[in-house]
Amino acid sequence: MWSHFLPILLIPLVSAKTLELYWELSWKFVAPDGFGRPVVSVNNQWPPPALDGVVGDRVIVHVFNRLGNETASIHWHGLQQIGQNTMDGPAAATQCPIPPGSQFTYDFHVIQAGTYWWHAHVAGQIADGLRGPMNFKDPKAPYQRQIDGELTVTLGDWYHTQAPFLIQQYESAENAAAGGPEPVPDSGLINSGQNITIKVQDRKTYLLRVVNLGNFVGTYLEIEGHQLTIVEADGIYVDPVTVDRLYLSVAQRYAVLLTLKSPRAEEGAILMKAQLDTAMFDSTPANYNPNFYGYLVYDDRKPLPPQKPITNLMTVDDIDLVTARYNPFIDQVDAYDHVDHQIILTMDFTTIDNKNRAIINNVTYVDQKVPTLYTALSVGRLADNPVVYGQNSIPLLIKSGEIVELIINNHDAGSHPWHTHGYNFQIIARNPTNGGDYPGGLLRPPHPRPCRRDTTTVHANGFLALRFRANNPGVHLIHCHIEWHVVAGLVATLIESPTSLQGVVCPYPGTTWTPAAV
Ligand SMILES: *[C@@H]1O[C@H](CO)[C@@H](O)[C@H](O)[C@H]1NC(C)=O
Ligand SMILES: *[C@@H]1O[C@H](CO)[C@@H](O)[C@H](O)[C@H]1NC(C)=O
Ligand SMILES: *[C@@H]1O[C@H](CO)[C@@H](O)[C@H](O)[C@H]1NC(C)=O
Ligand SMILES: [Cu+2]
Repeated sequence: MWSHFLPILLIPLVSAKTLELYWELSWKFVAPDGFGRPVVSVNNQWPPPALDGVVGDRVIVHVFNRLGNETASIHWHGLQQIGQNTMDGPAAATQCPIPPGSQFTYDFHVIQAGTYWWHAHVAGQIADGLRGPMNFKDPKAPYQRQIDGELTVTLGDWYHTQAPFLIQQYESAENAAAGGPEPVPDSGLINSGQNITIKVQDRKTYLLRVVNLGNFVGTYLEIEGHQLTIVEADGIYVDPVTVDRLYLSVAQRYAVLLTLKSPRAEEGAILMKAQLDTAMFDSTPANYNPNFYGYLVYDDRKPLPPQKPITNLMTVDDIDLVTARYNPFIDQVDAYDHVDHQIILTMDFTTIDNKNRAIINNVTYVDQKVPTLYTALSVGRLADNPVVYGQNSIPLLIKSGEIVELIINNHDAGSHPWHTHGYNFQIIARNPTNGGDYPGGLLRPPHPRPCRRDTTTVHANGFLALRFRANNPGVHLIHCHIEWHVVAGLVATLIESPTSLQGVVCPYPGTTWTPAAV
């Protein structure tokens, strides 16, 4: 099934191996912040496993859905799955949701290095805990000689109520009448816990891979008394920038260099401070605590330092990051200086049938009964006609080879972290809050090597311009990564050269696996 579409590998794959994993999804009761609730576990383990490999590896994950009362699917966030679109994971776009008692095998080659994450791609399931970090090492990474080790830190907002009930409340008539506020998280988690400890050695330099695997709000991270040097954003190497703290919208990642100083003599650890971005809430409940903590521990016989919240929120704007010259896994690092195909999406929220709904150019995305990829594979030459996909899939047809510019005009009073499946993009322009719509005309990139990543924010009542080269025939969702906005329909579908997939892509993976009954 891969033969026609095997990606062109830009570097020789010295250490390619196959990681074959068996993941059974089932409910488990846990209390990561002290409050007990059911979550979706993997092999009865929660937090679920990290997926770590090396660029060039083949990954096979047999997912068996033993939830009984919910469907499932898994997306490998940030992996473009070039030539392997059926492995992308979003239910109703590239596959059917996996029914309870059934299985799906993901089988893909990894041709990107860096910091990623994997997560559920059926409504709300990230909030029920089905997510984890995913990293692929590049033996030739620019920072490789500077580091003594690697650490992964996941951040994210956390709810005490299960997603189906949060969604019911979010979509209620009362919530629509109140202007559609998103559920306010109950807490935040570091590495799926609070006050967690990570063993480190002082005066060593670590590559810290940081992921926001939350559902709604951006999160700040500070390592007390230390600066962080950003070397990678969403899997793309950047010219190093040293900052006092990080801000990650949901779904964003950074890899940073952290050189640990000796701790204060009386303490055996360094405080990791995290804070939820309460500016994204419609209103903040009284006495709300957005702060949560962890510790980097050198000496566990000595006391931990006291907890103190982040007070300064200044940090780098990702549009100012410069893509490094060494980036072997993308087509070019220089700015795309022209546009072959411009797509303008105007987004807002409204009330339809007493429900809070997102609209993109006046249409709300609806999960397709027939996954859009299957439509593309089965309608012959009509696949080039957007009408066959139904207007509620918000089909955006593009052609391989085009430089596509995506403009997002945000008419909502909140900011939104937009994510593209299938591509990473250059950030070409972004207005500040209340900066207004795209003014028209050819935009000039902010610098010769614009920041390139797969998730970035459009500010409230502002616009965002992104460019990428269409080099991945297939069906690729683009959406705001706020889980509640996905539920509200803030999603569209890029469809690249669909007729070229026909007769080439087989929608059903061949492998089957049935675990022993429990
Ligand atoms: C974390 O530590 C703080 C300060 O010691 C404490 O108040 C809080 O209850 C702890 N949280 C958990 C979940 O252990
Ligand atoms: C599905 O079952 C789990 C485990 O019994 C339960 O916690 C959860 O609330 C159920 N989901 C729904 C939508 O009822
Ligand atoms: C959306 O609908 C409104 C009113 O129904 C109309 O004025 C506007 O032009 C439409 N916008 C687009 C982008 O179709
Ligand atoms: Cu959003």
